[in-house]
Amino acid sequence: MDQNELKALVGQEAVKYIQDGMIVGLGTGSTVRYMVDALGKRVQEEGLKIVGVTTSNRTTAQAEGLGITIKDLNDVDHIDLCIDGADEIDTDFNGIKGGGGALLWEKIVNNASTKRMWIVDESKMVPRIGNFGVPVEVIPFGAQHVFNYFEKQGYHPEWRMTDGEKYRTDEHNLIIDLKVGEIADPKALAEDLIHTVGVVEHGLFLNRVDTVIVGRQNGPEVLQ
Ligand code: ABF
Repeated sequence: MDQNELKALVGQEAVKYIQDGMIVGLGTGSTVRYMVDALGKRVQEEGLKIVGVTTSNRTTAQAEGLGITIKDLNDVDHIDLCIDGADEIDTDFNGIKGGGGALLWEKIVNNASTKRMWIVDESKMVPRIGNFGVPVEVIPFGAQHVFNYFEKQGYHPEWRMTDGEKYRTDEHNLIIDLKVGEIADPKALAEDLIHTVGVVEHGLFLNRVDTVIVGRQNGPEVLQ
C-alpha cells in the first residue's frame, strides 16, 4: 500500500471507535480527511448520532458537507474522543503537530478531550522527534522580534509561507517553523517556547495522546 492507502486504512479504522451519542473532536490534515469521509458515511448510512467539534475551518467545511453535526467548542462541556493526525511521533508518544497549520485549535481541542487518538501512516513514527521542525504560532504584532529571538537561540526559524505571503492560521496568526533537528529534550524546548512573549502555542504535543493507530503494510497497528 502507498502512503495515501495507509492513511485511508487508519482513517477507516479510527471511525470504529466512535459510538452513538459521542462528542468527537475532529482533527486536521490529509489522514483525518479520510477519517471524516468514513465518519460521514456512517452518519449517512447508519444514522450515527454524534456531534463533531473541529480543529480547523477546512475540517468544518468537509464535515458539514457530509451531514455531520458540528458544534463550537464553547457550546459543549467536554469532548469524549478526539481523533487527529500528527507529523511525527516518537516511542514515548511525544508528538509534533502543526504541519497543517492548525496546531492551536488542535491543542485546545486536545486539552478538552477525555480520550485522545492520533492516526498516522508509518512514515510518521520516528525514534526521536524534531527533524520535521517545530511549528510555532505567533501573533503578528512584534513577530519579527520573536523570530530574531529564535535565531539567537539557534532554533533556525523560517516563516511559514503560502503563495509568497506569510501563512495565516484560522486565528489570523503567523507560524514560524523551527528547523531544530532531533530534539534532545522536548520538555525543555516546549518550556522555552511557551514562555516566549508573543508565542500563542507550539507544535510539541507531549503526553497528549492515549492511542495511536499506525498504518502498516500488514494492517492498522493500535498502540496504547
Ligand atoms: C494535523 O495532522 C497536523 O497537526 C499535522 O500536520 C497533520 C498531519 O498531516 P497529514 O495527516 O496530512 O500527514 O493534526
